[in-house]
Amino acid sequence: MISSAVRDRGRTRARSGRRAALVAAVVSTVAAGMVVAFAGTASAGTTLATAAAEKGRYFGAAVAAHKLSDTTYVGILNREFNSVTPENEMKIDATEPQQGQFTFANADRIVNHARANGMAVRGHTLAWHSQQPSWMQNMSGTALRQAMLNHVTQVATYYRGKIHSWDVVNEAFADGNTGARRDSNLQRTGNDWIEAAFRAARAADPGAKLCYNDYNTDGQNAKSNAVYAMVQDFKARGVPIDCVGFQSHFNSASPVPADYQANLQRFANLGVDVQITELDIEGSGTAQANSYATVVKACLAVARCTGITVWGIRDTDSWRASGTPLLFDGNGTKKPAYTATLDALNGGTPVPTTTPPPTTPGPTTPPPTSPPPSGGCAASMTVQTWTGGFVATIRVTAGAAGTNGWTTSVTLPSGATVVNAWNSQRSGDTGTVRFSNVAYNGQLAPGQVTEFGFQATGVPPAGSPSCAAS
Ligand code: 9MR
Repeated sequence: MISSAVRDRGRTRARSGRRAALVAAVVSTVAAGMVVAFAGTASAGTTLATAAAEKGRYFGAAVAAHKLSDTTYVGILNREFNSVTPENEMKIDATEPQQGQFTFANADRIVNHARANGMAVRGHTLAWHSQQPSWMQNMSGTALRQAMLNHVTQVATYYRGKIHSWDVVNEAFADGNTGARRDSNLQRTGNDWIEAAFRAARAADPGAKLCYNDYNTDGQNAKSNAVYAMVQDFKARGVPIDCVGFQSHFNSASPVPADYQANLQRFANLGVDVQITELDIEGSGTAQANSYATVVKACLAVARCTGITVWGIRDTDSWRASGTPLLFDGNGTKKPAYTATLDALNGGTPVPTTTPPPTTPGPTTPPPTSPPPSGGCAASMTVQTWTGGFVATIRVTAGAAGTNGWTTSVTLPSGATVVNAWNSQRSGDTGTVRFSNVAYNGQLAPGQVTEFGFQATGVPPAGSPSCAAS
């Protein structure tokens, strides 16, 4: 199972002692009448994935399919990471080399490896001016618009339920001070090409988070201001966008901006998640280590910064290997940048959980649909229905001890069948269907909430989901 695969990576031994300390800390905090409790004061993740998970984040790497036969590479990948991004294998030239002919073999190798090893997958990328196959490069106008939308639909549909976040559109804004869109054949189909791509992606995979992804948007500047205005406009008009990816390719000419955290925060304040999607920092030694720590701390300080992906594993795997920008050297040995990253993950502010003072009544809407989460967890469900089907969103709230994992059960009426689920591992599709956490959402601090969903045919259940914590 995905959940146990990750959980077993070094967590189990520390669990009971830390759980007891955590409960004691929460109990004494509540007894003192304080409003905010902090879970897990003594974090000790021993890998990037477990340390990030303790802070409610994923930690990913860009992966190349042809390296999955390299045992050193795979050893590090499986030990340290719980999310992967195919570095090139989901791009347009890779997945639709001839118009209408889709090839997923290399991307599937990465997706299958990830799923077999309890890792989530970031999809990269559905619509981009670059790495277009020659047939697309030569297209324009309505034909190109239709071809782009068909590509988005076909690829997102093929991977429906397997992708936690899609970079729907990549790098659509120009560099420099204009704040303009980048000129490209896609842009020349009309300024609404981006929102059209997002709408097509939502229709194809309603469970994936849909991101806009770009570089040189890591600090506040004309380019990031333009992206900000677009996201603000999309949110105002109901265009489906869930997240913004900040590539974060840094070097001495383009260091981590001083306002990096503030920039992440202002996007988060628009009501989207933010993700660090392609992190690499050229350099070595302490300077490089400090820069990595700065980036990690910034993400941890922004509640909606949901995860970090580094753009490769060893320096020699990097698209700019000569800059030695990654966390492992060419031999696969941990660099000072690795240690700084791990320490920053472990030392960051634990996920804050707001607990009401003892005299404050609990929230009444929506009502808890299973027993109050005093020790385990509670689940509540909302549904959107249409003729013949529905999408259910289930909120899991951890009880006073937090969770290392959770399972909810939903009993469907006769005739209802689950067709896909996201942010959870499903067993069964009719009758009583069980949904368990996946790698990045099992570990919840007391009171912390996570959501998953599923799509089904038929009519929704009348009853409420149950929840069990582990
Ligand atoms: O790392 C990728 C490299 O192997 C490819 O040759 C290159 C081709 O465009 O793309 C690299 O990845 C890019 C990513 O898809 C988008 N942001 C910039 C990345 C580095 O160029």
